[in-house]
Amino acid sequence: MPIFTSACPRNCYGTCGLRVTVEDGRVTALEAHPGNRATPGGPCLKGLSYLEADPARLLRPHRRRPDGGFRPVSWDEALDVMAERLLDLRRRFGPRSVLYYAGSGSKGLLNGVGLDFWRRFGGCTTSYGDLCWPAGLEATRTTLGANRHNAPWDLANARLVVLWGKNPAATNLHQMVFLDQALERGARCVVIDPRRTETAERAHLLVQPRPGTDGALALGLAHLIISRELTDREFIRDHVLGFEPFARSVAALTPARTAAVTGVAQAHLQALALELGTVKPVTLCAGFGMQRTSNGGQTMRALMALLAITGNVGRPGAGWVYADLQTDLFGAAREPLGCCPPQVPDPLVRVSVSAARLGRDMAAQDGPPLRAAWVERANPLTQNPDTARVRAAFRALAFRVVVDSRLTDTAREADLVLPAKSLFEQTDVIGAYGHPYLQIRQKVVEPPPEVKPETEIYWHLARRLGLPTEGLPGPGDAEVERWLEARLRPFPDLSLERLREGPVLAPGAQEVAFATLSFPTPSGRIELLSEEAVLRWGVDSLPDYRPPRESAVPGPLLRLLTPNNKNGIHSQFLQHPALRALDPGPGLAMSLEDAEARGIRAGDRVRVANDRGELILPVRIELGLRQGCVVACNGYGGEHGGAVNLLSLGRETDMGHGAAFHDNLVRVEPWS
Ligand SMILES: Nc1nc2c(c(=O)[nH]1)N[C@H]1C(S)=C(S)[C@@H](COP(=O)(O)OP(=O)(O)OC[C@H]3O[C@@H](n4cnc5c(=O)[nH]c(N)nc54)[C@H](O)[C@@H]3O)O[C@H]1N2
Ligand SMILES: Nc1nc2c(c(=O)[nH]1)N[C@H]1C(S)=C(S)[C@@H](COP(=O)(O)OP(=O)(O)OC[C@H]3O[C@@H](n4cnc5c(=O)[nH]c(N)nc54)[C@H](O)[C@@H]3O)O[C@H]1N2
Ligand SMILES: [Mo]
Repeated sequence: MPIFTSACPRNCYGTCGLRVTVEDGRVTALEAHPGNRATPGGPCLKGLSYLEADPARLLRPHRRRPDGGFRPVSWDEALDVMAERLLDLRRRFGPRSVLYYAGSGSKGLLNGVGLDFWRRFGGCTTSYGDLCWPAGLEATRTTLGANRHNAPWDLANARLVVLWGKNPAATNLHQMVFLDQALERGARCVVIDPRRTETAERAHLLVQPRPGTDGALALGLAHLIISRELTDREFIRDHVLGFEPFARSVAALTPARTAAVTGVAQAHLQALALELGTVKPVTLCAGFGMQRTSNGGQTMRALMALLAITGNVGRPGAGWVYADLQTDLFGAAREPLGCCPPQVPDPLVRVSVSAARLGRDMAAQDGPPLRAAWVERANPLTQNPDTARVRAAFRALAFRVVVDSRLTDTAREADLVLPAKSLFEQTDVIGAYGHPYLQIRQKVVEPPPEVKPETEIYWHLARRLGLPTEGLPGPGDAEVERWLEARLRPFPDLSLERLREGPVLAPGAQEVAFATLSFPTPSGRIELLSEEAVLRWGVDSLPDYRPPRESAVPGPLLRLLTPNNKNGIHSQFLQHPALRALDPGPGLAMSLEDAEARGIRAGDRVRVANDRGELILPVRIELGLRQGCVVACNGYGGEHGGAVNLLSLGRETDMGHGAAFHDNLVRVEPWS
């Protein structure tokens, strides 16, 4: 039985190394690849669902009928329609009237071919920013100089693990293995989350701040650590920039004030400050959920300051675990063009639509306005903020193409839906953000006869449009492999052959990040004081606390948290029968107090609403949830009754052009 090395390309910390068994042209088994030390537990249930065919998978191109439904069409017809419409729009309005919008549905170097195609088309308009993590990435870059962290297995060396706004029991399963190893060796664990998550079951201390107040919590803890003289003075003297002004700036955050802002008891503040100041080494794993607020970047800078002032950086078992971009050799993490609009405008590609404000910015484009959109690996109608505006912006266009394996909410708005490949149907090379391995994702089976990988779609379309195809990988595995080999050539230790043997550590990967204690910041130190943060983002030079824009004042409004779902990756998997059988489906988690105050009982259907939209959801009472917030996982869409993003405003984070998903207030009322 042939067994192949591969990897799961979903947007997830895991990026699991896989061994794939193929029998009779079908994938019949998936197991952990022993060459990937970071993913010892093997694929999760979502990964295992790859073994079962998805009955809803699209197997051929579909074209919208005048009555709104879809009919299957041949590739010839699909290519003819695209060529005719795109040429017409380019002639009348210019190439920038086409929006190219790519999401995070699947990783791989070949994703870059999309923009190569649009450049040949004469250009396009595309997005900047990202829905996921950029406030934290920018906070990290301005503070430490680079997004790197210790190898995942090094967590076992920590004496104190702080899981801050992170729920690895749902989102980073392999991290739980290393957390358990640390706990077995006697480490302590603190979880900081307004919810009592599954992860919190491991915690010695669960701290439940008001959402969006973590910046104040961190600065208040810094105040206590400094005033109790628990700082690492030598480390600060040698490696930290801006300690004195930082210490002055946190003086106002007395325990009383911090408790009042965050809702965390003073006794917990004292206990936590004592742990952070006396236990070593400390690893702080910061999640992405808490930087999805209008103060997210400054919040993350404040969290990192706790490690800087206690000397918990650059050592085994210590440090900031946010995102490890050591495998980002090709700039793939910044696909398609980068976090930010380019400083010097690109002559062909207009980078002018913020992913966080997709609907509003699409509608606002001028010179030329947008007339068409091409969407791949993305489902903006459920995943981007402000669903109603996103939908309106798509409907206002003259022509829409969506490449996807399912008829998603976004695909349902399209004129043409092109069927997407699966992870087993084209070879690609993928990096990771939770570990330092580069991996191959191998073609192990033929795609269904009418399914073409994106690279092939672009190649055929380029031919129809009369564009040069040189440099685009053509149809056939050999062409794709040649293209990939050319990308790997600058790295002597990397080749497809080598990757087929197993996962490869990124060239120069450090097991302990910043072990030399030299930081690639302007000063070469950890920058508590960052001029770059001021110049680039207009935030304070020191991490400060500002309440989130829609700040929760006591009253009838509740803060809506929309975390990720254990049983899906965003909008993927949730419709698959294997996972549907496990997943409780959409619902609104409420604290008992908030429910009782509104006459709501478990199982009742409620109307969740604000000025952007409304959603009807069944209620689950969650005894461990902090009062004042409600929780509905993101990822569900129209077929489940509507996306949570019907309720979110298109608003950017303070740094990095992220999306402030957790900055939204809602009314919750009984609905019958
Ligand atoms: N199963 C699964 N795994 C995934 C994904 C998925 O969709 N499903 N997605 C992947 C991707 S793309 C991402 S970005 C990561 C995200 O991984 P995580 O960061 O772990 O996930 P989130 O669910 O976004 O947020 C984590 C926690 O933050 C808490 N939180 C929200 N607001 C606040 C706040 O203001 N303060 C504090 N202290 N906590 C807060 C939430 O209650 C939640 O428990 O997961 C990756 N892994
Ligand atoms: N309210 C709220 N909204 C959120 C979040 C939140 O916390 N709260 N989290 C945000 C985060 S962290 C993220 S990362 C985004 C994710 O947002 P998206 O990147 O849009 O997410 P997905 O739903 O994972 O994938 C989009 C589509 O890609 C398709 N796809 C998968 N593989 C391929 C392929 O090989 N080719 C093509 N053409 N298509 C493919 C899938 O079928 C799926 O429909 O969502 C964000 N949205
Ligand atoms: Mo994400």
